[in-house]
Amino acid sequence: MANISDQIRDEITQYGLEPYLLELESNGLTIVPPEVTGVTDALLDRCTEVLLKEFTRMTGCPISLENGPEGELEWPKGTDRIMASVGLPPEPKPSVMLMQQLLQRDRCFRDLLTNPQVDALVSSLIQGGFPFEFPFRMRRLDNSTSYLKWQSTPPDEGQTGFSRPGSIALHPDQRGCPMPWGGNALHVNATWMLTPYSKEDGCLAYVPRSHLAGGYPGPDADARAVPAEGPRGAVILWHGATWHGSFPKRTPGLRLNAIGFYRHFSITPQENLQMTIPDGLWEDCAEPARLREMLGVGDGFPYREQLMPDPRLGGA
Ligand SMILES: O=C(O)CCC(=O)C(=O)O
Ligand SMILES: [Fe+2]
Repeated sequence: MANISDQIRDEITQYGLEPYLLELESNGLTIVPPEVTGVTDALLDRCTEVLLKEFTRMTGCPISLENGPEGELEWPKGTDRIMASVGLPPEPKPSVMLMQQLLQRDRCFRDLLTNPQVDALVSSLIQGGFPFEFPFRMRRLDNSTSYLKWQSTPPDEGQTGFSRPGSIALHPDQRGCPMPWGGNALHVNATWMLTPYSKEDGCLAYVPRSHLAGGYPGPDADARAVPAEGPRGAVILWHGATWHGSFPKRTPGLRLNAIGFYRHFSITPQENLQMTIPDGLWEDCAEPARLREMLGVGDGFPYREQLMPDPRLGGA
């Protein structure tokens, strides 16, 4: 049987993903169109519908793609502090809600985040040239989220660049991992666009080739940031070391996405998926075996009880 690295390489060829892998490795980010991943309109529609319904269920506020939230939202005390602690804009009344635990909310997200084409790219970046005596894929799901983002308030005087309301400052997603970072990605972000992405609509910003620096953004980073634009259904993949953030949304309505965030096996996840996913939920999915492996369901580590054989006194 071919080793895992060969299997991943074969998938890249089989799905015609070589140009996207090359761009990911050289540029730090690539945008894969829906024709290549085979994502259907029906799946994108279902994901959109569930996110809007969940928003209303959680907040009590109606919401639409055209208008965004259709009521005045009040945020809990300390929102700006909590938002800042995870790198989000520290505003008391943010123009974005980060909805977590998509995988548990509906099967459509389990189907979307196990897309085989995206998995081939994610596996490729995370597996790297790892020795094949470890006969399993090293990528695991870290968490699943959506940013529901609407028009932000105009900036005050003196607020420029990525300090304007509604922006997210440039950062690498693997910022919590010890340095120096090597060539393999410790995280990969796969962000599915559920609405078209443009700079005016507050799309992702990123600095091309910044993953090669293997560190944090310097003083010239903001000026080098470019928009990651594309049609609904495209998926943006980036290396955990790539500097990225987002532009403020200047137009009415919603910018909507669904994010699969993947990690290397050795990295502590943000969400404890092995505990938070109800037993067997992975079976309710187009790719049950893939999802089970991505969740780390069969993993030996971290173990919860004595794993190794224990001898007994003979003749007892
Ligand atoms: O989608 C955005 O606005 C940026 C979010 C981000 O930083 C991330 O998903 O890691
Ligand atoms: Fe990020």
